[in-house]
Amino acid sequence: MTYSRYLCSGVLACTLALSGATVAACDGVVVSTAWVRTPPPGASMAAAYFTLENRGRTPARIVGVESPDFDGAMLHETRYVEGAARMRHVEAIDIEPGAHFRAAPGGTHVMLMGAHGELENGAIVHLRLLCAGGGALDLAAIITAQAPAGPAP
Ligand SMILES: [Cu+2]
Repeated sequence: MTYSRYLCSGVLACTLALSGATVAACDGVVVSTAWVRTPPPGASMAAAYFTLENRGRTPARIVGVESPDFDGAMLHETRYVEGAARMRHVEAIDIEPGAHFRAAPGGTHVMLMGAHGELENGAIVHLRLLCAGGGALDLAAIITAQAPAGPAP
């Protein structure tokens, strides 16, 4: 697997991979209420939000994201600097065992760039969150104007 080889490019990473400690690091992580806010008509960019819960016994780390429905996808966070919202790339999302992580408007989100189709209400956007150590979480996010009701984080 390509990703494992990538891990083995560093001695320390290789040791971790071989020990099994980081294999399938997202085992036990459950996704709920994944959604994409309806963008303005004609927009090719959108933001996706979701809630993750780590029901496993080991820490989980999300290190990237991809989507077959867009040219590019990135983990972003919104920060308010002197009253203005600024977005920046996030290297990783860590979720301790038993903890929730909520990506929501005004905070962490997946930035989606270059939509392959029309971003209409009710359509589904496919996302894949990439886990440290290999493995991935697949999300089906619905395009909607309002956050769907879901379990409280
Ligand atoms: Cu963004």
